[in-house]
Amino acid sequence: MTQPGAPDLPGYVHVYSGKVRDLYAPTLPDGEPDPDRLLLVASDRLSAFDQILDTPIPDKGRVLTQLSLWWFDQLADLVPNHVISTDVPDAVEGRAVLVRRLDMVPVECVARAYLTGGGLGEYRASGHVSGVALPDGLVDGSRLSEPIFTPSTKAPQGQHDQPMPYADVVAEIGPDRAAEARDLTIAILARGNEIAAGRGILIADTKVEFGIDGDGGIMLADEVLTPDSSRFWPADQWHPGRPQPSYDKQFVRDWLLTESGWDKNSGDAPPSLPDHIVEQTRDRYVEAYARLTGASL
Ligand code: Q0Z
Repeated sequence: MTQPGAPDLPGYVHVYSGKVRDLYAPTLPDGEPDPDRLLLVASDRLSAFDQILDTPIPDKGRVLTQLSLWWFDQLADLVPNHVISTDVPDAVEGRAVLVRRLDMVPVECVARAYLTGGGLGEYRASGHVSGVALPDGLVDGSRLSEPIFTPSTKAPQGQHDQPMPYADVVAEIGPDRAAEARDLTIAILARGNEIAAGRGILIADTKVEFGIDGDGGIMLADEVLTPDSSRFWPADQWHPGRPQPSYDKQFVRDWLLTESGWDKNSGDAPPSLPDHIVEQTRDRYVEAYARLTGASL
């Protein structure tokens, strides 16, 4: 079966699709998929309330791809990355990257600089997040004194990642690799916030993926510090003690919950977005990219 939404690309074979991205392998002259390289394609699809909306956000794939490439450069002194080339088929120009195929580390590497979401829930229940003890009195949106590593299991698609104690990461990948992944994940979020601070954006938390190259070296893979892999908050609207607005998706969430008539618990698919919500949301992605990088699309 052909994946709905994933384009046919001449010279590539489709290998997998996530919610909003598609993965291909280049075809070698003998017709076999290249075992050493992958093409990562970001679509304009948007997920909200864990569902893929049927209305694309124009340029979202391009913005996230270009932002991720920019961050790879900003992080290059901390960790090498999987990017080989941005020379990709015309149909996906600007929103695809050719990368080295790595042996992926089987852990979702999450760092948190602010407390919210699943981490907040764990903290309220136990005072800990993924085994990390936190001080009393923290609320939704509190800034942590320093970023913490809160890894999770890689759940099969459609299921939620489960928090994973650091000891389980050690058991899975060994103490040296675990410490390397932990320290890099924290350093990536810290660097992200150093750069984003003063550009109007807080990065509450982020999920990164690492892979191991043929020489056993760790590499940053997948996407990095995008609004799809991280929570971006508008800095001027940060008020701990309540849920923070999302930099990119707030218009969509607000419209779905208050104006669309959709009941998120009904089991019904969310409705198509009206043009003005699509435009506001596109503008937010473009604004985040411009604020962070100083460039336009
Ligand atoms: C990334 C994903 C999707 C995009 C596998 N360098 C790499 N080597 C091996 N595997 C991966 C990477 Cl990035 C890899 N993903 C997640 C899924 C589109 C990224 F459908 N899965």
